[in-house]
Amino acid sequence: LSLEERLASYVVEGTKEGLIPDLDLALQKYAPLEVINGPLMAGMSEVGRLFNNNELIVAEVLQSAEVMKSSVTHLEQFMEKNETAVKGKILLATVKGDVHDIGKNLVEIILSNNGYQIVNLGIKVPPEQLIEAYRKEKPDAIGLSGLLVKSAQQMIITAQDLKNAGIDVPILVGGAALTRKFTKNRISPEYDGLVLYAKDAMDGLDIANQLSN
Ligand code: B1M
Repeated sequence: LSLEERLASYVVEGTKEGLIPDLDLALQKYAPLEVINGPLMAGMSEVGRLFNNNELIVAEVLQSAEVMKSSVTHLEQFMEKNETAVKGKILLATVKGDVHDIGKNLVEIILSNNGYQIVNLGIKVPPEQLIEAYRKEKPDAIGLSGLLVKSAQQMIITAQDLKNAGIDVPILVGGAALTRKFTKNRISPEYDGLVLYAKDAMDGLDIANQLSN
């Protein structure tokens, strides 16, 4: 197998044997984020496909997630850090009912390496917890992640609850269940706050930078 195929197969097989040396080898050729977005994400897509076809069980997908997390943790130390003044503070959460956090944690890494102070509230975060955290932290924006189809609906509820609580900072949304259509017009007819969709972590950084300018 080529290096790229081996990297994808660690994720698909859920095995870490040989992973770190191969990640180090990949770093001679690619930037850390290219390794994540390229072969590792290709492996994750394959896991999603196999899982969808009932060829993998949840326990196996969890092992794949572990490999992805270890890889990201290892690669993080090699990522470029932009030591600028703090550009803003962002609350980050996976919405209520959703446990997927690899993408959200990647967003945290990218944003915090680029001048943002991140308060990561974790997974399955209900609107009430976000409202409480907003009052304590006074962030400049709120980032919501969700991968399940039902999480898109949960984001609408969350945005509306935040608005009803008088919170009007921009909301950044991302995750596999969403598309760019999921913005101001779609979030709900009455919702008039600013909601911006990011397709990946770098897109999230671009949007945050536009907001902070
Ligand atoms: Co789940 N899962 N899962 N899963 N899982 C999906 C999402 C699914 C598409 C798989 C499938 O069937 N093909 C499917 C959803 C179907 C649907 O809703 N239509 C699914 C399902 C069904 C489930 C369960 C219901 C399974 C079950 O129990 N029967 C269950 C849900 C539990 C729950 O949430 N209540 C479940 C559980 C799990 C595991 C726990 C085993 C594990 C998650 C482990 C973890 O996260 N700690 C898992 C995994 C790993 C997946 C897949 C295979 C991979 C997700 C992932 O980590 N991708 C996934 C299939 C797939 O996506 N291909 C699947 C890598 C990650 C880097 O990408 O999170 O998309 P992603 O993030 C991207 C962008 O989306 C974006 O940036 C990142 C890249 O830079 N982004 C943001 C994400 N958040 C952002 C926020 C932003 C900006 C950008 O700003 C705030």
